[in-house]
Amino acid sequence: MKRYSALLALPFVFMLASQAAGAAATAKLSGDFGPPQGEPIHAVLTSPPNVPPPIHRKFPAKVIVDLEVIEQEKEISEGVKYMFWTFGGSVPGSFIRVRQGDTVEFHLKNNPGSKMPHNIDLHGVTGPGGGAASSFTAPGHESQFTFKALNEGVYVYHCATAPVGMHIANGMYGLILVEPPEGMPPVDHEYYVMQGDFYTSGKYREKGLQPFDMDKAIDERPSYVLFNGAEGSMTGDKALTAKTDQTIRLFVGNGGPNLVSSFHVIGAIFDKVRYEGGTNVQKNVQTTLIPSGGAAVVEFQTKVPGSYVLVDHSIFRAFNKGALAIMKVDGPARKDIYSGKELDSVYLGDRAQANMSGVSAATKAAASGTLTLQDQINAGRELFAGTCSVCHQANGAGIPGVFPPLAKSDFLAADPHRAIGIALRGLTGKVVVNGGEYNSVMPPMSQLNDDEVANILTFVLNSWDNKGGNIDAATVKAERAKPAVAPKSEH
Ligand code: HEC
Ligand SMILES: [Cu+2]
Repeated sequence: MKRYSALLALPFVFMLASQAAGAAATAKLSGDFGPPQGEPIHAVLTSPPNVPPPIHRKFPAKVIVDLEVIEQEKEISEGVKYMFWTFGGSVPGSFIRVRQGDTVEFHLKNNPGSKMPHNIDLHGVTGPGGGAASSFTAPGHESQFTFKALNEGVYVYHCATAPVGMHIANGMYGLILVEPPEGMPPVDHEYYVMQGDFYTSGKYREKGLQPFDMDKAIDERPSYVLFNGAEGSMTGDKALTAKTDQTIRLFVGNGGPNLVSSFHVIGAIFDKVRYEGGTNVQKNVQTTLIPSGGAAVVEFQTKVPGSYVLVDHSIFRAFNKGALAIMKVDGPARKDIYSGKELDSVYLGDRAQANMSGVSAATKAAASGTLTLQDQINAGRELFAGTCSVCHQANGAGIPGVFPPLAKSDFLAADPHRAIGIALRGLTGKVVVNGGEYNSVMPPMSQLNDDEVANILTFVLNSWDNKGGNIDAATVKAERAKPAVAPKSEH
């Protein structure tokens, strides 16, 4: 209890001041529409990207929220497991929707299988700790508290059990929407998207079960920045969907724990943004800032069909840490608004593809010790498309004088092992490939992990009339461990 004494002091002073100022005023507060009416209602909770249906109620009610904390291992990226702590079994936690003036009876359960105690601080609560002090719940227990939702808006909730940063970093946050009494204007689609940063001891996409890394979290050096708790949570078959000429409303939250989001949808302009989740509306916005522990309501009209990419425009996070989602808009072409080609997969990288089934299969096979040459080739093909094809081209032919060919490359054939160093550390200086001279720069592809480099090179060696062979992850690992001397172009 001691920890909360500082928190308690502030509202107390505020209360004294407001009492002195308006002692004659009635007890009626703005947003208080009187006692709850009718039978208590059980709140509909949804997991992301779904949002509970709009409330059409005309009176304040007692709304019962039942939320269970579950600690569970889930995939954070292809072949990468992480022990998430969740509100309701998802990251972000269940979306809660109530009406301004409602009396919310909150039941927080902590699953008996949990290892940790948890609680909840809802930013939509008026009261010390936002519920945290009243909801501290040990594994296998349940706690209950009640609050009146006085302010309309969209609010973050999160766990506030020490170490708070660690509970949030493990996925303990979500959104609660307090609708205005008249409701929100109807739209065609509402979606729930929430960003978070994650800290694993392995690097980005390093396979296996990855523990939380406290040092990286303190230093604010995330291995992943994600929408809805997993890389690819809203891409491929899981992309958000819409049709042309629809109004889309995104409830976008940011759980942090550390990073501020520069939320942007590539190819769309936000007609309206309720920035910071507040009441004011900003119009015609390209990128909106969402603080850690904050939210926004973003609306736009779908006009041209195609794939729209949701990103954190701190752009390394999108392309190298996972903060990327897709909304697929179907409908007739609108050449009058936009002529162009559909989706630039080279720009979007490997996550723009419909699926990465080859990578999944290879990851599983590698884990069970049954990885075949064909598995490596299939995975490598998918990874090559998102990484190397931008320069060497999808058919491996390169671009004369600019990017050397990998297809039938005599340079590659002369020493396939050398290509590992090239992938990891890049290549500069003059090279002659199939009689053509190149004097350019290949940047290091050091963001790739050992499996990825092995599979890409194995794919290259077995494609486009190259002479075959394979490279395994252990060899890449050994090469990576060598002192970083850039490989010589000429030998
Ligand atoms: C940004 C452009 C770019 C990307 C991306 C790129 N390369 Fe290269 N690559 C080059 C350039 C340029 C050279 C020649 C460098 C020089 O002139 O010294 C090269 C050379 C090579 C060579 C040796 C020459 C040859 O043709 O055999 C290999 C092998 C190679 N790259 C493999 C890869 C692989 C595998 C990937 C993906 C993991 C990749 N590259 C990604 C630009 C790129
Ligand atoms: Cu917690």
